Amino acid sequence: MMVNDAMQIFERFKENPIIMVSDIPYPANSVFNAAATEVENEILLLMRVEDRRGISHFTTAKSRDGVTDWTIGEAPVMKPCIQTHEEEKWGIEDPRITYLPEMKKWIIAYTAYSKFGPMVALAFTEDFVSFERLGTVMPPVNKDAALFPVRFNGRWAMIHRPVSTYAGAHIWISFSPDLIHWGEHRALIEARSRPWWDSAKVGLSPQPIRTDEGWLILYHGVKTTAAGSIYRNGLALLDLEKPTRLIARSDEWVFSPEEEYERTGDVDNVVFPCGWIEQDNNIRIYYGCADSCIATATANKTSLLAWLRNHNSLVK
Ligand code: BMA
Repeated sequence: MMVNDAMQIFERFKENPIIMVSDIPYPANSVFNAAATEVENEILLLMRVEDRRGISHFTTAKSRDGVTDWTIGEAPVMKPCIQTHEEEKWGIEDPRITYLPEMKKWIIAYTAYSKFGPMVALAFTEDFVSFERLGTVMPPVNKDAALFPVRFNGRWAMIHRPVSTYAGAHIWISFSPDLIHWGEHRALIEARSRPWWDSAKVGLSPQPIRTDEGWLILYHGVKTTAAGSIYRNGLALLDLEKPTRLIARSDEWVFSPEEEYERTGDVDNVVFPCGWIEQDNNIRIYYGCADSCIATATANKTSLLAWLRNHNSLVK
């Protein structure tokens, strides 16, 4: 465990990638960045599929064990709807799913790619067949959003990633009484300075997961090099009652492009999880690889939290 112990934390499925564009039953360019949840004893992935124009939509994949034997939707389940939602003109991308027990519905936070740039949009679903759009909730440029499953003092909370030409790309949190009107904006996790692995940009990856120690956050950090960008993943913990309080943030990345399918694709050197699920004491991530396919890896939750405690940059 002394040498590069992070490599031990997430174990990749040996037969990765699990879903490739050749598995999509209609013409497409790529399938990647999928959200994940459990529906009727199956794992459901809401996958970003990029068509041959370069515009993305969502298609589902379902599997009993969440690893093999995927049933992939014959057709897109959610397509950009420009007639009613102009902000989806250039596609819908990178969904994250949160189940809201209070509403008995899932809420999907996704990128609506408008002519003014990416915006955060929300939609409800009860079955992953039909979707009720709530519309845009954050103006451009903003993406990488997900909801917490519960309210805090009566208000919903959402993590998102605005980009400002003034100050760069950092992770923020905002609150809302009704899921439509958002305020009390606060910066939560800032990109570090060069030459850190998460210096160029940071953004939330999957939805927050509740643990005994706090809300577990997996985020992506980007480093720009002379050869292009590298997308890696780090961990953080937020206070259970007060999610604006950052308790821990890993100094090192916990997951990074290493395999050929992560190193090479439409966009090289990208691991981009948009979904994770808990199975017993394990956490399984689903991640886009090089903007070209989907893979999975698991980590023991206890080891993950212990690793974060040992790598907490906030206590050094
Ligand atoms: C980010 C997002 C992701 C994508 C990544 C690498 O900005 O747009 O959808 O996977 O870039 O291209």
